[in-house]
Amino acid sequence: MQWNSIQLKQEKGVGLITLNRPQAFNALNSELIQELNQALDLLEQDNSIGCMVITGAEKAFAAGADIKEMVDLSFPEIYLDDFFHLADRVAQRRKPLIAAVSGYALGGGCELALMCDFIYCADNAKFALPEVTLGVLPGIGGTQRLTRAIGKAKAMEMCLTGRQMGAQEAEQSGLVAQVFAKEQLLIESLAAAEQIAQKSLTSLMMIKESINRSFEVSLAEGLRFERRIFHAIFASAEQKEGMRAFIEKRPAKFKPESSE
Ligand code: DAK
Repeated sequence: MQWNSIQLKQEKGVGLITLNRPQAFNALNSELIQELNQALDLLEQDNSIGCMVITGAEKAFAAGADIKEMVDLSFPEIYLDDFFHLADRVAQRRKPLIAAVSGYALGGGCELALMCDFIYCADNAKFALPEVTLGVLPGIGGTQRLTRAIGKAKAMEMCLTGRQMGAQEAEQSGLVAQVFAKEQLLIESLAAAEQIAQKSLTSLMMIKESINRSFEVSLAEGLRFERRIFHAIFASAEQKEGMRAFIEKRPAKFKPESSE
């Protein structure tokens, strides 16, 4: 497959997608979003892949939606086409997805990172939702996901002022899981992804589904859901393998059941 605005690599059970529009700080245009979803489709269908990483360049993860592509759109065009529904599909992915953010993650770039399961960032990372300075508002989940990630006070402040948040504050606020020196970011992100990819895909996907469920339902419903899928995982060969491996004092060997 030929890619124009991204690069795709698969190694050691990990799919690495690199956003690749250096001329525009990886601004998300329709081609990039389409290619990103095509690549994620391929990785999700590939049983050898257990974890995916989305990264950008050292200076910019992504500087937001492509303003030059959007500026003259009319309401019917943006409403009928709704091409950003494709961006939202990133959040519906079932396999674990890590955002490795270096440099700017602005507007739609920050929202893309927020759609991933967790964010690792470099010490030069800058997060912002600056849509207010363009006379619009975040529209790919920013007001919702940022608020859930860092709470109302900081989310309101960031969205209303458009200010940038640096890496240390992002870690203290719970926006990112860990901060690394920029030379280490990809190494550490791939190491975590490889570690995840060696686990049982069934349990990974169930954990992801269960944590995400906690944002949608009451605690009692979330606990009920977790308990039911905990029961269900006893139907998997991976549960038997994981527990037998512990008893036999050997590393577990997981393999997707569909590929057996
Ligand atoms: N779009 C298009 N081009 C961009 C861009 C962007 N978001 N960001 C940077 N570029 C381009 C610049 O225009 C420039 O191109 P040339 O002039 O060389 O042709 C090149 O990248 C380098 O940028 P600068 O010359 O500005 O470089 P600086 O180092 O001075 O500044 C910067 C870097 C990243 C701080 C600055 O470029 C910047 O502030 N960029 C804009 C950031 C921004 O406002 N992002 C939010 C975009 S709005 C929707 C829902 C949501 C959205 C859209 C639709 N629907 C539901 C339909 C989302 C909206 C957004 O994300």
